[in-house]
Amino acid sequence: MTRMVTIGAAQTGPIQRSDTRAEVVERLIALLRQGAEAGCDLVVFPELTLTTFFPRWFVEDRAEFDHFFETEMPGPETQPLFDEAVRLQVGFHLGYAELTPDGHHYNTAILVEPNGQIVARYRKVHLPGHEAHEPWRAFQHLERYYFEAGPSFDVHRAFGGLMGMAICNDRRWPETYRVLGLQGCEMALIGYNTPTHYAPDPSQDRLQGFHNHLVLQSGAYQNGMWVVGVAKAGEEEGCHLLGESAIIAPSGEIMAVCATDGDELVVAECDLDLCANYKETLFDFDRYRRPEVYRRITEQTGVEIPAHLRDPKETS
Ligand code: CDT
Repeated sequence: MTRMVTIGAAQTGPIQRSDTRAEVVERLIALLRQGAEAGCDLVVFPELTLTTFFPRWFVEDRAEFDHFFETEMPGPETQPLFDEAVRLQVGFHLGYAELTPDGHHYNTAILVEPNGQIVARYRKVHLPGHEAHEPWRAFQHLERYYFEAGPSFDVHRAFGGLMGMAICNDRRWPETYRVLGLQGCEMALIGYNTPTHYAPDPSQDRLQGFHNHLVLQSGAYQNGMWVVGVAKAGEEEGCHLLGESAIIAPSGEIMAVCATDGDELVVAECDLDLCANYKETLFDFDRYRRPEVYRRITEQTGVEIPAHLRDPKETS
């Protein structure tokens, strides 16, 4: 059996602070049209697609940055994207900053069906970076200042399979894929904005591309799922963001990858039935997993060296 879904990974180039929502949406519509031409069922846009990556700046009064958040979806500026998706009969995934009616701020992604209905909304669970202004950095990474953490990883029936979502830093954590995998997830959609300079340890800068594919590919393979990783890339407000968006098969193999740092669509025909090759053999969770041995994963957050191995010079 084959359950084919044609996916477009719609990487965007940089979005500068002066770029308007209308200009960005025009670029997204152009990518959506390319996707329709290529026969895509679903076009995947990155994290925080509608604006520049604003957590790179500190403002004392957070409300000053509320204009980077969407208070409705679709809203007047994003409605043309929904309208075009319906006209083309192509679904899409979109990351954006969400401000809820009761005042909560999230780093959010939605999954939209070809009829323009939002079938799923995901709020980023793992918020990276720091909570307070750190002026020594060339640029800030203040997601923990501007956003609240989301509550869960869920799967949704859409596009003929079981779809899950995660956002950027989530992709570095094996728990993300496993919690989705334990719900039968067949395809994870993951947008990202990854600065290639990592201030706390610049020795990692040259490895950003390697680490990106390493985590996407291992998450796909170890859970028998397709993974679609999509970047906002290029030189954005003096900060270089990684590209290399990729569509990865349940084998862990890269089936399509972006070659530029700009607006670029790559396409792969994905057979969701391939997931079973892995889910029902090597990674037959029901047969082989040993959750009673993994209790530390949910009972403990940080490292706890067993008491009998602790350095006696350390105070408790
Ligand atoms: N957007 C996002 O989550 N970026 C992070 C940067 C980590 S460094 C603070 C990432 O994991 O790519």
